Amino acid sequence: AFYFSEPSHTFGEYLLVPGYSSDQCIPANVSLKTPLVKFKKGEEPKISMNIPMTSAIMQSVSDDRMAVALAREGGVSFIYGSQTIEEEAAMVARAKNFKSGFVDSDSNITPETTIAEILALKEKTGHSTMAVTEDGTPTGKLLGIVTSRDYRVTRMSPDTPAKEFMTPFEKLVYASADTTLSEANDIIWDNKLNMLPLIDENQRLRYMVFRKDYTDNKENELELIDEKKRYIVGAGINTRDYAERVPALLKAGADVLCIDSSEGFSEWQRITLKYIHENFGEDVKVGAGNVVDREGFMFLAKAGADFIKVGIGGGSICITRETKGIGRGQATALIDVCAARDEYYEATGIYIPVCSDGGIVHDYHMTLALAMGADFMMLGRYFSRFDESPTDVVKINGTYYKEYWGEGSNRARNWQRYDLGGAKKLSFEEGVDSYVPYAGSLKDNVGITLSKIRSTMCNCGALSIPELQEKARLTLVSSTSIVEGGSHDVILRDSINR
Ligand code: MZP
Repeated sequence: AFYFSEPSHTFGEYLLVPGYSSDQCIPANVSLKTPLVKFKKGEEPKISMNIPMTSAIMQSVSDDRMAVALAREGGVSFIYGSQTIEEEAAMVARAKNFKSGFVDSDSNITPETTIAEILALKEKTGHSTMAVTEDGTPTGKLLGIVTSRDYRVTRMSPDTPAKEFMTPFEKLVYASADTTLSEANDIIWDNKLNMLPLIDENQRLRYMVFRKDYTDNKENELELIDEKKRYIVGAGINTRDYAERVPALLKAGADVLCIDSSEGFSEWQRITLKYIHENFGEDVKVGAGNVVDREGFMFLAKAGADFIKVGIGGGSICITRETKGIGRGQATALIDVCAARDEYYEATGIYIPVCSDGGIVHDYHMTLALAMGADFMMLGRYFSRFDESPTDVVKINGTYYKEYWGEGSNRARNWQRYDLGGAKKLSFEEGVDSYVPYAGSLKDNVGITLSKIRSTMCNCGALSIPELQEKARLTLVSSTSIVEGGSHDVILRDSINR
């Protein structure tokens, strides 16, 4: 047997030591732009992201709604592949064709229709903004507009300053889901509002109903119908049905694919990459993984992977290390693979982005991952906590949670992810079914995380991810200094019952 000379470490065992920060080194000047797929020296990658975040290829994380929400913030979702080809392609198509629009004419919207009914319809049609007309047709009398929270300003009237739209919030009037449209209209008029915010039990703004005449002009109507924005959307594939799945996903508009597997240093991945590039062209971008060392990286690089994912056994819902005894501390795996990526770039002039997948617990772990050489992260638990993940919010003992389960759990039964060429079934579980604390909207949370990353980068004197990778100085910390890093030797006010 071969023994690695160093123990393998994970993010929680490292800290960044600050470097000199110039007066130019302010968070507003930091760029988080990063390549998603491989490129030749001196050329631009075909796909880049504005933030180094992708959402995990998981049933409980990445559907079309997540894909749109994350793409809006500058990242990319990989829609889960553990569903039928038709279902996955439909999700990709919905994310690509995401649009605002009118309710179908057979939907029978009347002034007595409740907001809850309209929202259900909105979910079904996939429309982000819905004009509600008396007879349900675009030419019918407009009763109101129902729109998702973060959509309200730009889509309604791009020429109007956001501030003007926000004015009604100074006087909050609540409506509930069983309010009918005509009641909503009365509330709007009685309170001299331009729009009516609908707020949930946590006082979070969920939807807006706009005053009828607010949009009652041709210009806005056209704006709502002509509106077309196409986001970058990724999709997961496996090493079994790629000959059918890949063309369906490409037809649906997927921009980038990724082989979803717990362990990628295998002939199955080489065959899959070869088939896709030979049959659908080199322009079809396919990530592969997961690997945890230099050999794994070199194998997938030579097999034609467009980006390579790192991480085995570190995912929050993963029990692979416990059940099979394989894996490697995420930080050590990442450092090793990134060194191989740089070696490969030096030798061939081809830069293959590395994705650190799984095991991010605190926001600062993302900065550490980037400093250690990752070009971007893939996150499951992080995104599963937000409104936009596909799972339900559940209330347990007065606290709100969202469901989050692993692809190797009995709930997901994604046997293809663990496939080693044998029987077509999940022989044993490698993941758990769990809850995570509900955290609100993706936009708010991602905003906070990014500001922490930018701030730490400034502490390290870096204004871009490559600069961070060059300048970062990392130190392993002892278990005693980890204790020192939290609040200690004080009694937290929150912990005392007053
Ligand atoms: P995390 O962000 O929740 O820590 O980890 C998410 C990652 O865990 C996924 O991107 C995937 O690589 C991995 N994963 C997904 N399901 C399982 C499982 O059931 C798993 N074991 O390990």
